[in-house]
This record gives sequence, C-alpha cells and structure tokens, in this order.
Amino acid sequence: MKNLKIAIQKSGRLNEKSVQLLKNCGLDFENYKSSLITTASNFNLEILFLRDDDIPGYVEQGIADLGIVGENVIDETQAQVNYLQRLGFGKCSLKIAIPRDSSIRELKDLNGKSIATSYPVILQSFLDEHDINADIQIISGSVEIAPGLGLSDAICDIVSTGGTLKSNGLKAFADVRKSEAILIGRDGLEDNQTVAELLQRIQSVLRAKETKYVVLNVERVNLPKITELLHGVKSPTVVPLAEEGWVAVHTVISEEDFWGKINVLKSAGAQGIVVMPIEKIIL
Ligand code: PRT
Ligand code: ZN
Repeated sequence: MKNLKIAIQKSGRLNEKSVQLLKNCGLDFENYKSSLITTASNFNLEILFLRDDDIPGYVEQGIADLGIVGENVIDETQAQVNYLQRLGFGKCSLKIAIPRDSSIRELKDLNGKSIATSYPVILQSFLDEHDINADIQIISGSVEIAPGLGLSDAICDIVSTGGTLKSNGLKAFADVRKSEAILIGRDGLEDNQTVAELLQRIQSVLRAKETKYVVLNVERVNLPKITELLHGVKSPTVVPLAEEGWVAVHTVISEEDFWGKINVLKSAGAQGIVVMPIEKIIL
C-alpha cells in the first residue's frame, strides 16, 4: 500500500510542535534538519518538510495527503483543503496596527490610507466586508517597520504577545482574524483507514493534554463531599490507605477548571494532592 504523506513546516514556529505531536502519536522517525522527507518506521507515513506557505497548495494538489499549517496561511493561499482537526498550538491573531500617535480612530478612518501586509488576500476581504477603500502595500517580511519608514499608515500582521508592535511604536487597532495550527487533508480521504487511525491518535493526544490525572488522600468520612465535587468524572477510583479510615482517590480533571477544583477539594479535606500529566486518552 502507498505511504500516506503529511507535510509539516521545515523550520519556524510550527515545526517543533508539529514534530512533537506526531511523536506523541507514537510515530518513530528521524528528524534531520537537512532532509526534506523522512519515513516513519512504525506507521504507514512519510513526512515532508516544507515552507508553510507551500503546504496548503501541496495538499490541494494531492502531492501531500495531509498537512499541518496555520489557518492564516490556508486562508491567504485560498487552497481548497479540508479541515480535519484544530491542533491548539500556533495560536495568534492577524491584526491591523497603527503608530501610537496615529490620528486613525475608527475603521472608516482607514479609507484612503495605505496598509502594509504579507496577507493581501485576507486583508482585502476584511476591508471589503467593512466597505473600506485602502491601498494595500504587499511586503514579504518585517512588516512592522513599514510605518516608521514612511511606507504605510498602518500594517496588518500576525500578533502573538504584542511585543513586536510595542517595540516598533505601534498599537493594535482592529482584529482581522484569529488563527491556530490545523490538520488539513486533501479531498477523497473519507475512507482512508490510515488517516482515520492517525486522526484517532491525534485526538487522544489532544484530549490528554486538556486533562490531568489527580490522586489525593482523604478521610473516609469526607469521601462523599469529595466525590460530589468530582461529579462529571465517571466514579473515581477509591483505594484504602494503610492508615485506618483514610482512602486515596484517583481521578481525571480537565485542565480548564483545574485550579478552582483543587482549592475546593482542599477545603473539603483533600490532602497530599498529586497531579500528573496524561499521555493519551483513548475513548
Ligand atoms: O519559512 P516559512 O515560510 O515556513 O515560515 P514563516 O516565516 O512564514 O512563518 P513562521 O515560522 O514565522 O510562522 C508560522 C506560523 O506560526 C504562522 O503562519 C502563524 O500561523 C503562526 N504564528 C503564531 C506566528 C506567530 N505566532 C507570530 N508571532 N507567526 C508569526 N509571528 C510573528 C509575526 O509575524 C510578528 O513578526 O511574530 C511577530 C509578532 O510576535 P509578537 O509575539 O511580538 O506579537
Ligand atoms: Zn511562510
């Protein structure tokens, strides 16, 4: 059977987490920085290392079956690909930013102004949606220096911490779109067993990341209060301790309400709380 091919970023912000995700799925492969293609030794998969901008096109054309890339790149290239799974990393926002001392106050003030960006397609559709007529200056990198050089009145670029805007005397002005890394697939993969298997592994890794395994000790008299607090989890495992009248409770808690729950559990008598990462959750 022909190997499935997945395209991931060769180097850059998504590379490490894409490689890590595949490794966490149990795939064994060499990750030489110099090679463009590698084969998993224990799964029917080849990994292609590409520039992120090329990934949607490769998948659209079927050169790769799957790809991991930011939504911003998929939208900008307008490639016809299928979203298979949001991956929860590479989170960022595409924003319009202006110089701190700019007189631009509202979106309509952008009319007649120039905006520098590497994302002309996404920006144009945002401007059309808001009925704004602005001049788009296409720049391939270091967009944030454009206003300072007198090249544009505003920029449209990716922001994550906001540090780059700040250090260039800019401030965020409007949100254009949010983005995160996505697993994409070409058409015609619906009945592909290898894709289904990989997707199942990816989902079990993602689920595990959202939850923690918790073990805590509690006096048996306080057990009902604790199990009530842990409702939502299918009956926790309760193990007697060597010390008379005490038990250990084992359970799984979602990362989201983790700290809130831990504090309530403590006040209900939980002691010696141990929190552990989970590698995979298979449903
Ligand atoms: O070489 P190749 O073409 O593959 O990579 P690239 O240089 O085009 O992309 P890369 O590696 O910079 O980013 C890959 C993807 O990561 C992007 O397409 C986004 O989906 C996502 N991502 C997440 C980011 C950021 N966060 C990010 N902060 N992409 C870029 N940035 C840049 C931004 O352009 C700006 O220069 O970081 C700067 C802003 O960061 P803050 O933290 O100062 O706000
Ligand atoms: Zn790129």
